[in-house]
Amino acid sequence: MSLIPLMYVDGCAVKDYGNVTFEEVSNDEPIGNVKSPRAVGSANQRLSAAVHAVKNDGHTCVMLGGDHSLAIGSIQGHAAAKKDLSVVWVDAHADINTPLTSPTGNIHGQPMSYLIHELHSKIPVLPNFSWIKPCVSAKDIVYIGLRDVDPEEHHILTLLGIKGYSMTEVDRLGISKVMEETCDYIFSKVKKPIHLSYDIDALDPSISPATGTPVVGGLTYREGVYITEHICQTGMLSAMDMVEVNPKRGRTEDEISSTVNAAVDLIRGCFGKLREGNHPADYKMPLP
Ligand code: EXY
Ligand code: MN
Ligand code: MN
Ligand code: MN
Repeated sequence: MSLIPLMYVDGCAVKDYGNVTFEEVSNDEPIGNVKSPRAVGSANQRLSAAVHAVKNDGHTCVMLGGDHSLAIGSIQGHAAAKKDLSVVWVDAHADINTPLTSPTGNIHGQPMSYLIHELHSKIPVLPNFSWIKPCVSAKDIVYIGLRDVDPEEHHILTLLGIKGYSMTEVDRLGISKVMEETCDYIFSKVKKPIHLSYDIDALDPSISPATGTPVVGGLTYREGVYITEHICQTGMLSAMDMVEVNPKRGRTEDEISSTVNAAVDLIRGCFGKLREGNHPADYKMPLP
């Protein structure tokens, strides 16, 4: 399913700013256990500049990925254009390991740690990461969908008092209450622009199996879409990441299409597609 034509059908004006180009980095040896730091650092620097430019052009920005490490550049670029952001992170994982707590060295499990003011002193120097400046406060973050959190990550979340709704809370409260509370929380003082970072692995792998780190027990398709509809109606969505969609991880054509179609529907939900159907308020057509 192709995203842009469907966005036009939904009445959105879409401008494709193209792909981030990656430079080959030779000898990108791990630093500690952090894998490919030079390549990830420089790709994110390019992405950050691109997102900054899109925001300065006055658009809502959509990043398609790809590895969730891209949130480093997308949130950094977004924050460069919009001083005060709130971040809604929809994911099975918290992605808040520091380079020193990461059990795998994979940077997709770490992006939040580079961005949060309160963790700045815990981040060691890495090649091609010196341009990154923390730009989000712990109190401006909400997680939804958590169900695979490392012990060190759990410690960080607790220590910083970061708001989160694990799948247990989604089960207990229902997704409508979760979204109501999320928005009350992020808008409690001022209505800050929202950066929505949506990892497709937040959904249950029965819907979106074509992803790198699937975890059972995830959001239903309907819960996933409800999140996007609710965020849309706040009028404050300023940028979104749709990430970890990886057709190469699909074992069949059906697995690939189910994952990609879900990602497309989540993006359309963010931009006003209603399940009840859309029509202009002044729409008049004689019934045949
Ligand atoms: N917590 C694990 C790690 O840090 O390696 C797994 C992270 C998976 C991250 C995926 C993209 O959301
Ligand atoms: Mn990844
Ligand atoms: Mn993630
Ligand atoms: Mn994830």
